[in-house]
Amino acid sequence: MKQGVIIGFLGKTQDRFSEYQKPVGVKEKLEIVKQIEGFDGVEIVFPYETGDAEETKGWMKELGLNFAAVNVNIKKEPEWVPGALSRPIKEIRDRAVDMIKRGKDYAQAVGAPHVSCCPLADGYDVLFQVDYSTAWKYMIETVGEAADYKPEIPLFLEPKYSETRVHCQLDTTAKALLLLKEVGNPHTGITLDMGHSLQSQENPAQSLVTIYESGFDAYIHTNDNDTKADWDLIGASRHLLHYVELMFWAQEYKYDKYFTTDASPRIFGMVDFFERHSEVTSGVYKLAGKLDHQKYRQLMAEENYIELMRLVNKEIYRL
Ligand SMILES: [Mn+2]
Repeated sequence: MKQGVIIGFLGKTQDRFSEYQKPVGVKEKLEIVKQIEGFDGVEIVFPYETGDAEETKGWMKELGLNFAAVNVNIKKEPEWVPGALSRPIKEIRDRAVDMIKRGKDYAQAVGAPHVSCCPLADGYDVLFQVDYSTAWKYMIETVGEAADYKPEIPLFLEPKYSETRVHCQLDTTAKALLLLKEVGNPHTGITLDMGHSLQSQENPAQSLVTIYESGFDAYIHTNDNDTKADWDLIGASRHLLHYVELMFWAQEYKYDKYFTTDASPRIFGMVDFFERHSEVTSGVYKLAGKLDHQKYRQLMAEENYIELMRLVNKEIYRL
């Protein structure tokens, strides 16, 4: 397995109340990735961290790092704060689609395998705010247009229930899959963020399987939370068994992309925080790999739930 990190978390972050860590340039962020045991993948935020493609590519090569994905941000520009892909004003939607296209150009220029986009601003805060009918149609249209451009760089969509809007358009894995089915472009996928999935009251492992069984590709973001908000906590700090089950099914489907860390150190020491995350993620992956997958699936086929529970107690909890 291979692990990476969204490098936006390696500098200053902020929430409504506080600022955390120090502001750091992109080259320094890459140098921090290099220091973290177990990480060599980078998810970079377009266009705010990407700069000159050749220069960034040079730094990556020098440090022996690889691109996990390019994360296209379509929520930061002032005009997109209330939404981007689903807005009634065509020019606003067009500029958001163009941003994704330029993200694909950048991904191609640096050799990144795909782009991922989490349309967090698309949604609503109160009832009787947006026209659900046009919002959904525009989402299909805009995502379709972005997906059609340079299909050799696939577009992954990342659903999330809440934040920055109170209720996001793509609020579940199932909703994102429905959108991709409507779009009908095979060069698309879902970014399954463990914490987003938990916040949507899903079981991340089941969501991963549903993505694959629906015929789409999957890309995994790792973190944890309390299911009420997307806290971006260190992996397995709240949901160990969910983490093991996610890894079990990722292995069943021969997942070979990066496990990209979407976690925020906030009050914790930067490098130590990510090393603990890397350690628990690779440890859980190894643990899932030691389980006799065939036996577990056989027991499921036989509906031998008690024996499965016994195995979980013995082999995962080690009781
Ligand atoms: Mn994520």
